[in-house]
Amino acid sequence: MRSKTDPGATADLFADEALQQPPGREQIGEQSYVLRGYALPWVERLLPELRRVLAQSPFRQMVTPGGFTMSAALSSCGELGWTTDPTGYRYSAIDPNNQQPWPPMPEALRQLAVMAAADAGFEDFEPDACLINRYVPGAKMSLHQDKNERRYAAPVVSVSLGLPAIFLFGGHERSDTAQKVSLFHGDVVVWGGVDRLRFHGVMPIKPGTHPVMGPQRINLTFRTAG
Ligand SMILES: O=C(O)CCC(=O)C(=O)O
Repeated sequence: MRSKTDPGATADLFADEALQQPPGREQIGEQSYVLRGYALPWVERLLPELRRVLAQSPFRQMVTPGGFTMSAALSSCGELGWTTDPTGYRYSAIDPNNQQPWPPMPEALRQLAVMAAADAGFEDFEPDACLINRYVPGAKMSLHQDKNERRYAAPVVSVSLGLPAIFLFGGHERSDTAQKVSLFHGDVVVWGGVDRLRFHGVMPIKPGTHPVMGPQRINLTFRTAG
């Protein structure tokens, strides 16, 4: 994460940012929204908190039960963290790398998620898990459903920082055609209710250097898991 403007942003990034949408709420499903630029006023508060979390539980490359190493590197904060290894996917109160509890969820992160959820129609969101995904150029996330949470009543709140991404928002079947939604630094996606179990994923991140975050995209996903 960089603290000041890097003039080395690529032409590709400028081309993508020209597509950036003005602030506002865009509906992408019956109970799903992109809140454009919603996190921008929070970024200065979020980044030092994120650095503290990552100093305690650094990013690591996890392996799926199928034996594939995920291209996105992961960490977590909150009471529960999502993990995968050859034995399965699960939430755990313990970071398997250091056998310690995950770092607590910083208040600024929690507040942002709760406010975004409320603005998308989900009052009283109580996230207990924040998954932190780091994508370098070329990294992606395959289409999947978020099904490891104990209940599905709460929404998923997903905050994008850094390089742009194309978010795939599919249906309830893996084979359903997915919408392609461009996401930029500061955008927040919220999906829940009838849309809670929709397949979603991220296309490979294009090369670039973000002026604030450097050559990476960081995504924070908040859930009620326990
Ligand atoms: O990076 C993103 O925008 C989505 C992350 C995601 O799909 C997940 O954590 O389940």
